[in-house]
Amino acid sequence: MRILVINGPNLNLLGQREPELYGSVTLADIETLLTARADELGVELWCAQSNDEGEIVTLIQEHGDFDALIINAGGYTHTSVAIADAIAATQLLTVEVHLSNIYKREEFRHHSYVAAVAWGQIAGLGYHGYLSALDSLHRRLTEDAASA
Ligand code: CA2
Repeated sequence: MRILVINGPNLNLLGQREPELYGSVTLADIETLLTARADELGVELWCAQSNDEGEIVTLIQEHGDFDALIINAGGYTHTSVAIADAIAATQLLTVEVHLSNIYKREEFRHHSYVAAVAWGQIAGLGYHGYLSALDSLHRRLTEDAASA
């Protein structure tokens, strides 16, 4: 089982700025925690971060043969038809994650292009959201394989 994890623009700054909004853990911390959990589950994890929309589209296309995607598209969540199209084109089973509760924030953050092509969405649980996404995808993929 192979799962791709993509973090979008500015998430490389985690732990350095705005801890009241996004927490104090760094992206490296999150990737370490995710990798440890993936090892326990027997999942092969590929983690990437990019500030570039086209690069994120290419990453999704290049990993279209993976089993699932965990994505926090950052600000592109609310603007990017291209990222949503790439997810739809690859048909990757996707969980969208947001550290903050986007529905308690500015109106422009309430709409997500990714949500329309995702299996599920987790928002507001901080870095725990990534771990929940991994556990949920592992459970779903295991169930799907058992019933195939
Ligand atoms: O809550 C989330 O995870 C977001 O995807 C974060 C995005 C924001 O545009 C979305 O609406 C919600 C922003 C990521 C910026 O990350 C920073 C981290 C530390 C310091 C500054 C920005």
